[in-house]
Amino acid sequence: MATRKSSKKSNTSAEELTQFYRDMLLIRRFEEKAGQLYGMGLIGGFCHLYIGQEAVVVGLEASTKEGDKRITTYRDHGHMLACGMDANGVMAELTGREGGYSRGKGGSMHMFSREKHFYGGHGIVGANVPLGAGLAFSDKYKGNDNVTFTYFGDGAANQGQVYETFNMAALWELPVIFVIENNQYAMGTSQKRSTSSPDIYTRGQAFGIPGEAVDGMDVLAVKEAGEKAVAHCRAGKGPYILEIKTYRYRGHSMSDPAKYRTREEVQKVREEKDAIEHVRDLLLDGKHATEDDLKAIDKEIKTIVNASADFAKISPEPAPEELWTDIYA
Ligand SMILES: Cc1ncc(C[n+]2csc(CCOP(=O)(O)OP(=O)(O)O)c2C)c(N)n1
Ligand SMILES: [Mg+2]
Repeated sequence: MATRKSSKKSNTSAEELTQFYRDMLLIRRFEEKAGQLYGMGLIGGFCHLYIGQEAVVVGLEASTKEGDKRITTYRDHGHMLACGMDANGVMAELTGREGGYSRGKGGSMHMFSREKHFYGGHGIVGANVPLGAGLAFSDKYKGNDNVTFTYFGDGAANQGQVYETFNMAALWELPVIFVIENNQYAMGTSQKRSTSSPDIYTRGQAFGIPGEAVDGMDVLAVKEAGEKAVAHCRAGKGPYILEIKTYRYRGHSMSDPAKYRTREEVQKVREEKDAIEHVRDLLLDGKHATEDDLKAIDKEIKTIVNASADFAKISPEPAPEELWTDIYA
């Protein structure tokens, strides 16, 4: 695509670019499959797809190390796959089966993995933000140099509890990166209609929290920003804000009439800015991969995703007795 901007950075290896391609493609194909299963009635309840935003989590995960934590909203399947959770377990949770991460009792918005330090999956807009600061507090208290990635949306950024959290995180110099995934819409409300200033990354200024805006359709730019933020937090300098400008291609959830934006607007982003196509171009133009190499990766991803859907269909539903387990009382 001639209009797509090529990346200015050259300090990325062919291996890393290929890995980015693979990781982003896994999320996209997984989400497409989830959309299909939803259409077939195999997934119930709410289901918010991450298609279009893949470069955000994939770029940021590149700057993490063992023990770093992540917590996010209901638009969470991409975060799980990017931190290494198993596609089978995520898909089976979507279909409400025993083989799912919450043994079929959580669904799309309620999955966790202690092993991968993934703390959900939260349906209440903004509510995961103070929890993310709490996770960072635990690392500070223990005296290690781990960081917590706390993801939320442009809509959530207008919530009061976000600013209470900013205050405490700055006061206690917590190692938390507030990642605002600005996809320009909160359900059907455009950021232009709901937000006084378009630059959400400046909102930490009152608390002395540095922030920056990042092109979320360029995985290399995201990675670079992530490394900078992580270095800041690991050095004990307190929180950091990354406002990552991205775009979601699908509806807010599977039940979205999409009357608030034009098809042309979506199409334009897909054609000119798509993050996966961007890396594909870098790989081919830089002669790091051939069309055949990329086809082989596509096939490999398709196999993983199809296997996850098969697993999600044959895994049994939880037994009725499960109604009485995992109850906090
Ligand atoms: C406290 C609360 N208010 C309202 C809702 C309904 N709701 C769910 S998602 C959403 C929009 C949030 O948009 P944004 O933060 O931009 O995240 P995105 O969906 O774009 O990823 C709203 C209003 C909710 N879940 N929780
Ligand atoms: Mg949004």
